[in-house]
Amino acid sequence: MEAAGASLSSVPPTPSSLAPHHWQGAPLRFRQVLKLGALEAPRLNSSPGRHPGEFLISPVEGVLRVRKDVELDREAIAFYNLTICARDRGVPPLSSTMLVGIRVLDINDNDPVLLNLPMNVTISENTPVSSFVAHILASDADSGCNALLTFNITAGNRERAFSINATTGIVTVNRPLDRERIPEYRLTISVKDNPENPRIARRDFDLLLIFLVDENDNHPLFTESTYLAEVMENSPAGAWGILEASESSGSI
Ligand SMILES: [Ca+2]
Ligand SMILES: [Ca+2]
Ligand SMILES: [Ca+2]
Ligand SMILES: [Ca+2]
Repeated sequence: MEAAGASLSSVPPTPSSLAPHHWQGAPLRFRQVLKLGALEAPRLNSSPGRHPGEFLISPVEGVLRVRKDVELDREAIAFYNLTICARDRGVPPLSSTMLVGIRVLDINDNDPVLLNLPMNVTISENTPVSSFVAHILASDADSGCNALLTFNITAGNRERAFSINATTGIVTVNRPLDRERIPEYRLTISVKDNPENPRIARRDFDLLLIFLVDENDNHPLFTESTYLAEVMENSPAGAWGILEASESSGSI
């Protein structure tokens, strides 16, 4: 019997070609195929009981391909170990096997997901600049750049009162706040993946509501700068008048 083997090229196989191969080509969803140069009819043995059926191999040509009715999903199975067997028709038949490792490359087919929005946060109106407000969490089922997330505040950030760290998602106070002017903020937080390739980026967005708690940070003010009162001489003790004053935080 001739020595049976397999390789990735058209070069006649040698015993050394029985070493495992790793196929890391373009995404398999494009139906790329791997030609195995077996000298005799190869057969595909999936691992018993695991992932049967994603691949098939033509028995004569040794072309390994993804089945037509299968859509590979890297997020479910990222790597396949296939055992290819080539068997002759001698008596008795002899065979050889080789391993083909197939890594499924990622495409950006999952949106990032904001995990803890919408959220309500209440802070003092006197919270200092740079203070922590909230930590926005997000996840993305893809990998690499397709799961590299960038945070942004896209609406509601009046006077740029808050900022968000694009990488960590931590929201902080960016300017001095004043409940008497702006008592609450409705920030739209967005997260998107693939910062280096906006064309294929996917995104999610949701609300962060920030309510400011009143602090006693305003002195009462008289409504007039001077008052003139006239009192009759010999007025009895206890005669009175009303002076008006107001305060921004509320009436006195
Ligand atoms: Ca993604
Ligand atoms: Ca993916
Ligand atoms: Ca104030
Ligand atoms: Ca106040």
